[in-house]
Amino acid sequence: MMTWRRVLVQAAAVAMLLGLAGCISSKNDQYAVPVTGVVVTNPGVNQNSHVFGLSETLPGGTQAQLTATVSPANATNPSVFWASSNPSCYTVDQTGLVKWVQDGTARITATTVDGGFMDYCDINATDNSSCPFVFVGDGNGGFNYLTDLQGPIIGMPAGNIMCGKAGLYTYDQVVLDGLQADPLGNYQVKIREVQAEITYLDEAKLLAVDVPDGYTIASSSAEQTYGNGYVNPPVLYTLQAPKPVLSALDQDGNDVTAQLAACDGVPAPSQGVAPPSYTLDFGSFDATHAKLVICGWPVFSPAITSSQFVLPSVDVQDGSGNWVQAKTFGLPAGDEKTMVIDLSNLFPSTDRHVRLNLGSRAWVRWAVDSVQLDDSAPVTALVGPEVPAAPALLSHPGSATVVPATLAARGSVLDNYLPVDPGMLGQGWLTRLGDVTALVSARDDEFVIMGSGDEILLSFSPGTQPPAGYQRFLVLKVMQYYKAFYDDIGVDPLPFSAMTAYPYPATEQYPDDAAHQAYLAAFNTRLMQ
Ligand SMILES: [Ca+2]
Repeated sequence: MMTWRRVLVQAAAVAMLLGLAGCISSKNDQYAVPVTGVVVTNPGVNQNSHVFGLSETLPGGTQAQLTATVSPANATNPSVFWASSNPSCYTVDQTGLVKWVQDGTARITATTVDGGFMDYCDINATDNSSCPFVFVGDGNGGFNYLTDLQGPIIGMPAGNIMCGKAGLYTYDQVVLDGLQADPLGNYQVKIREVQAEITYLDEAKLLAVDVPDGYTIASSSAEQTYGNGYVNPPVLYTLQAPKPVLSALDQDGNDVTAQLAACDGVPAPSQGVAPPSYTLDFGSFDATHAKLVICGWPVFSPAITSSQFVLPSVDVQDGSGNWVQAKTFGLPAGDEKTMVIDLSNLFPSTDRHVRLNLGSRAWVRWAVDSVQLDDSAPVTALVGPEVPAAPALLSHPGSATVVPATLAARGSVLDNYLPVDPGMLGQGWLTRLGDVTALVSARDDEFVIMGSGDEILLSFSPGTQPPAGYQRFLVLKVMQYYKAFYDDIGVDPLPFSAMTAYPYPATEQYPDDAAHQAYLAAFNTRLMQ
């Protein structure tokens, strides 16, 4: 799904009973009731966990109130001294109030004045892209990072724009650019969960989509409208040689043609206080089937202070030269995506200029890498039967290096394997490792439940070739939920397709028929705690 800011605070599970050398020293015997320890917590969430998803407890995501509990409760001098290891990123005052300055990491310590006992929280805020990551096989045993998967986010704090949209849940279609068959004709795709979240992967299939030579395809599910309160059914668009922009000016009249000409990871500048707009000239084109093809990605950061919620939109000119809104749409979802904005018959005059307004939302800004115009009429694509994975194998090889996106450069994920940060793990029963083919063959509320560091390797054998005169594109169809760690890090309650919200009301429950009970007992036997 979309990029979500990660704000994790990891507190020591057990107070570190270390006396500090240096500036703090004392003698326990100078107090009638000496201090014996201290524990730092973030009141309000996950008292029993070492993981704290803080964003909902931070007004605007920029501060958190930590508490130091000194023992015994009747200690004569319960005073503590608070300190931040990196005040350029997070400051802390002597009440334990932590304030964000900029993204980064810091250890916040509380040290007792009497005895020098210390406990801490580690804060690690980065703009990691969320959702599992998709890697495509290169045909020679290697894999290349493609993008991230979309799907409904669950477990969001109440009041969040993404919360409570269960009825909109749908599946994702990812065009697998770069996927190559191995020498045996098999295609391999990896889905890696390396975030602080839990993935519930219900279905993963391959679609072979054959279109006439000269055409390509793009998926509408790159456009994320979930938070806007609607989700359009997934559509695959056919495109035929989209036109690059001939001239592009930003809101200040700066020429951004070069930056918007190609989807090359170099976006138009988007760092100003106000969200940008770009006025685009594609020359003449037929408006009957006009579509904007936009390549871009969002960035989530408290540094983006726009608070007004304005949807991205496209304006066109009426017969009097006035700009009128033709359409609103969503943000590109997650990592870089190619979005198609259908402008068919939305031009009220012969003028063909287009103005792209990026809209605004607190914490979110998106970067536009390229904008093209496609005016081709849709052609019939030959969509083959859905190919199930055979096999699908679940493993736990570890985490990966995630390079967060910025407004100036696309992010990326390396296909490396690193130790899993314990702070990224949740709690509950995950799916056991090994063959999980049966679980991803259908949307049936029987999931592969993946935690951080897990990977699923999908092998597909379409078994056919495109007919003469056609070119084949491969599309991954996925239905999954993912739970980002805000105020809930548990596997349970399990989501299910018929739920009306998450968490769901007491009148609803995960299916408890024999088949689902058997699934739970047979597959979800790997305890994470
Ligand atoms: Ca399933």
